[in-house]
Amino acid sequence: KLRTLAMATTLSIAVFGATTVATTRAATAAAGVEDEGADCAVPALPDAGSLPTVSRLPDPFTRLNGTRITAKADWRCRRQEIKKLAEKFVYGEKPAKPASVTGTVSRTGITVNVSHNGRSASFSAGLDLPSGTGPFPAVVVLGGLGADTATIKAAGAAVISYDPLAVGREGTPRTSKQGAFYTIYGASSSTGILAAWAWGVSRIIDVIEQSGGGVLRADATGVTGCSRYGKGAFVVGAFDQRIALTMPIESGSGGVAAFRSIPGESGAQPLSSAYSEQPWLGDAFGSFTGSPGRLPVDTHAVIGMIAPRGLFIMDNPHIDWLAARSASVAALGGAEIYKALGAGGNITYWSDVQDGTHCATRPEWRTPLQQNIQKFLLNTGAATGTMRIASSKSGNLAEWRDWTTPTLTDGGTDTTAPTAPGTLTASATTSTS
Ligand code: MCU
Repeated sequence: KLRTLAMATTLSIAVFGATTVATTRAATAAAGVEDEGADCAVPALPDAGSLPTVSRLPDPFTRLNGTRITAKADWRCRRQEIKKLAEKFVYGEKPAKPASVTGTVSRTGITVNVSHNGRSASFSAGLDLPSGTGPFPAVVVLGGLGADTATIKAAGAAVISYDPLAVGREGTPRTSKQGAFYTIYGASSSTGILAAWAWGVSRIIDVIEQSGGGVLRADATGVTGCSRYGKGAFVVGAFDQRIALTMPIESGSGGVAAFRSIPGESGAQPLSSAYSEQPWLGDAFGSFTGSPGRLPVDTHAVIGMIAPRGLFIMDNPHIDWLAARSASVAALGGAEIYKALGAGGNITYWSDVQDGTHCATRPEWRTPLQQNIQKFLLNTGAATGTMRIASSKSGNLAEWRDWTTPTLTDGGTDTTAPTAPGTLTASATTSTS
């Protein structure tokens, strides 16, 4: 049956960015800090009880104060509003770097020790280097499911094997969460485990930064994972701007899929199920599972938190539960933010695949995976991102928005400025004009 479905699948292809990306060195997109907008003055957020119902994807370009952004540089603080809203209503708070983070990077592994407010926790990750001398870029693989680690290493990146469950356990009630994150922030923290997993990856990057760069480059980190770990990879990339390349695979409900689109997608994992199966999402999401239209942000805006950095979303159209149509809605909406930032070529969405097996290693993704690693982690490629959406699970953005994509002015933006080859950092001091 899956095979018949696969045969019937045809492609719909759109290519973005041919005229919009001014530089061929796309690895300029990552930031040198976890959160570039930490200093932005975000107004008071609405209360959960006073949110209007907005049935389409909310306009990502309109600020909390009702004005629309006009410059690319404005995205930095609009992103901060989205981050705060996403924390409050969707994922729970991801705290900033704790008071003390120490650890080691050897050629076979990474250790992380964290202390904050008198509490301490440790965890570790495996490291598998590619051939060559390094220092290497690296891809953090969450949970070891579905990632094509052979292709990652052949492309020249190291694989960091990260066990998210050590940082945020599954199978616990929301009232007694466990893992390194909750050892530090408390078992009754309302932060969901996806945000906890993201916090753990940020601490790994802290350790790489502090390690002196002999083995791994701190400015060239990617992240991937499949299924529940695809949900995690998406949140990791959204909440740390040091991540140069985010690659969620078959992430489904609670991952890339647009919350608003899920109730209408036949067979997709319901929001109530994604909320209750595991404490993936924050506790606050519980009041939205039956009314996602009240959410002031949807996942297209979370994609916007990743923009203009590299993003390669992979989906499987053959299993309805995986909500690929709703993910395509989010990707199409999020791609508008990339376009507005002049980085339309930095996002790829790819669900046109033959094999229906969940988390399979797929031949279709090999070349784009290699190209994304070259472009965003090695600084040696310039491939333009593509939208290859399986026609069986293709959303129509026109039905999901009532806003247009602004033409943003260039003035002073720090996010798309070209920097020297070999440099991944685009800081606020980089001059653009
Ligand atoms: C797509 O990710 C999840 C899905 O949300 C769950 O309902 C199911 O139980 O497991 C999937 C998964 O993580 O598969 C490995």
